[in-house]
Amino acid sequence: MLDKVEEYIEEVKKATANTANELEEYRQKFIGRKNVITDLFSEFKNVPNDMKKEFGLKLNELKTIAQDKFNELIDVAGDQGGAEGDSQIDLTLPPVPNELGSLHPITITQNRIIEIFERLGFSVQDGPEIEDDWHNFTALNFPENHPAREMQDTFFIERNPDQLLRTHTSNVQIRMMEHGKPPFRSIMPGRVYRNEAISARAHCFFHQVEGLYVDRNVSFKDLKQTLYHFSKELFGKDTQIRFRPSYFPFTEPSAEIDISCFICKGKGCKVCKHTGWVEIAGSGMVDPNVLANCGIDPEEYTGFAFGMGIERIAMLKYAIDDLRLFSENDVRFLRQFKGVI
Ligand code: 2NM
Repeated sequence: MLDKVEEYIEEVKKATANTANELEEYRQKFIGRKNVITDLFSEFKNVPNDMKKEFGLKLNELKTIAQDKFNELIDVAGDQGGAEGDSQIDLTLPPVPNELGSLHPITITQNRIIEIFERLGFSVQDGPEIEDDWHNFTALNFPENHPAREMQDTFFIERNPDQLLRTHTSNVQIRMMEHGKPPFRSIMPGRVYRNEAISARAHCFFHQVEGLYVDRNVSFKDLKQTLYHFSKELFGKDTQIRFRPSYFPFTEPSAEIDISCFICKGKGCKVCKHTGWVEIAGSGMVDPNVLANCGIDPEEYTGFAFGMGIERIAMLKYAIDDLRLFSENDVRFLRQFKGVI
């Protein structure tokens, strides 16, 4: 029995603990509530009387050095963890950083478009998304029976059919022209609504940037050069541009704007459907009726206007093939724009 005590004394003297686990093993064996030393103490009654004194002294010695050793081991293990007296948590370690989010591709594209036009001297204007018939249709020279005025194409507010969700951001142009004096040189980015079935190519809401330049002597060549410059800035300096005749109620003449396909450089590919050209915007000279509707003398002033879909531009730029991705907020999609500004 005495030999056993001496064996433990030797073991305690040699003990080391380099990890929290080893320290815990030592603690359970020599310090814990039921340990080898308490076991030996309970054997005390079986020790012959003439041995009791020596056994007791040795056992107390074991108990003392086991505790001293434990205190020593805590210090060592604690130092290794870095925090004083605690081997489990290191309070000096830097925290796990918060993951940064990313800008939405629509925001990235919109900011880029704004940046290009701001450098040409265009300001940015904002207006209501819930609009009346006058600012969304009538002032823009839409005839009474135009199909866009049908329930199938436009969301009307049920309890007041004069109120609707704007179908384009031209309402902002009308409000600006009604309340100010030329010259006007502004772009209007924002969300617009159409009563469409949702698919890869159509959605019931999307985003537009429209632009307006009204002053004395503004001509079609100003429109052409402005959008030529814009296209080169956004899609690259080798971009070619072409105007196709078109029709809008609010412009005369009107033109659709195509750029040379920046994927295949005009050779023909899937993006341009093998035509070498992709459509990016509609445009035209503001119809004199529209200027007159806003109290601007069409004999004195002329203007050009244009409009483009931000989703469409973003789909071209980032090769995105489904419009629904923009509004589903799937982080696997959004994460890909990390670091893009
Ligand atoms: C487009 C295409 C062509 C346009 C016209 C006007 C206004 F108010 F001045 F008459 N605002 N926006 C316009 C012209 C919009 O979007 C495809």
